[in-house]
Amino acid sequence: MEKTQASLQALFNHFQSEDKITVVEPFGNGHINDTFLAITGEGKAKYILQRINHRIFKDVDMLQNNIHLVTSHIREKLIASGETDVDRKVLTFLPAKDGKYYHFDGESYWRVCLYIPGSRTYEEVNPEFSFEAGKAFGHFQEMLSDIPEGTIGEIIPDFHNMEFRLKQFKEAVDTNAAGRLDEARELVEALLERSETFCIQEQLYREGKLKKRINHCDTKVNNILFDEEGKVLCVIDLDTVMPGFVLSDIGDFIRTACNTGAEDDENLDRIQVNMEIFKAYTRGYIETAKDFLTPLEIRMLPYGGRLLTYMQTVRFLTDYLNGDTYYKIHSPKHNWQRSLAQFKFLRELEAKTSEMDGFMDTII
Ligand code: ADP
Ligand code: GN1
Ligand code: MG
Repeated sequence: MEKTQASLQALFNHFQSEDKITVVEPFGNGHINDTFLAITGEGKAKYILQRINHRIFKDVDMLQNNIHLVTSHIREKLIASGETDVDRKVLTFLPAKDGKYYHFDGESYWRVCLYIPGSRTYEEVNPEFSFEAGKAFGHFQEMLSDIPEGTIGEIIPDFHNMEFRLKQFKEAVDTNAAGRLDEARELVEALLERSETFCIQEQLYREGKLKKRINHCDTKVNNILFDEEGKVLCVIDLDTVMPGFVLSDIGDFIRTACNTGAEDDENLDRIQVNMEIFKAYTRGYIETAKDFLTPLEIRMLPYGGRLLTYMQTVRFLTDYLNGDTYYKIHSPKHNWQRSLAQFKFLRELEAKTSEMDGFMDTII
């Protein structure tokens, strides 16, 4: 249910903060949670308030516990390394008055973190920012690489498991709940044709050739905060931090940042691969991640871009076939448009495979 301005402001009474909030306004453009910016009486942007999508994140205790562990771990590392701007280099969540890191109002779950002053996000980046983003995600994974196994829960089981996503997709095709299969049939076929190609990770994992690590799992370009000079402050949107394959994180960045069009672009001609962004990101990522990546993982990085784009096409089309039950949509055919746009980008990436692989040979 929609909250009134007064009730949004009143949520802050449940958190450990003395500030008087006078404005709470919608912020960001995520597809899952609802994000708000909270402003104090002095006109200062002070907090980010989020309504957690409880339908998707069913175990809110695990969710907030994961985030608390991750942010505390990063904070300790930053302090140990002599970082002086710690409060802008990692998110700080506010405890509620009962000590938990969320508040349940009888209907929804809410959390609050400090708004990072002087920060901004981008939907598009230039090569220089892309290089910085690559370094930031590598550094993020590196900082989390010594968290003992089993500490961070798998908040959405099989989140980036391609075999599982295809199973859901096939179920959606068979059920045809929204009666949209006829229109989608050609795309369905094109995706199924590629299914084996894109389940390699699960196969390599079973063979013991690929391991799981703690990943961000939502490395969209707009999940990095930059300062005014284009230096990275921190990685945000930590809901999906969990054990998975390392390609997820390079892949989702390639999917979003190397696309010259939008994720849901209506004009498919706008969708091309920006190779300069790919090269800069990969260079940055390798710089901070090379010590923990295996040669196989490094070689597979370009495949990660295709895989995550394929996975996103499958997920958007599954949701379209199911009748739009997962992602927020802004028009009736939004998920269809997203599916077409992601598939176009997949084909563009496929066409660049040898160029990307060739580039990897030059930097390893
Ligand atoms: P969503 O799931 O909606 O993508 P995010 O956590 O990514 O949620 O937040 C949405 C947007 O809000 C971000 O893209 C960023 O612009 C802004 N944002 C989030 N947290 C902060 C923060 N702590 N400081 C400044 N801006 C933030
Ligand atoms: C969702 O919340 P947001 O918009 O950052 C989704 C990601 C998708 C992305 C597609 C929990 O992320 O997995 O890649 O949309 N998050 C979840 O844009 O499903
Ligand atoms: Mg986000």
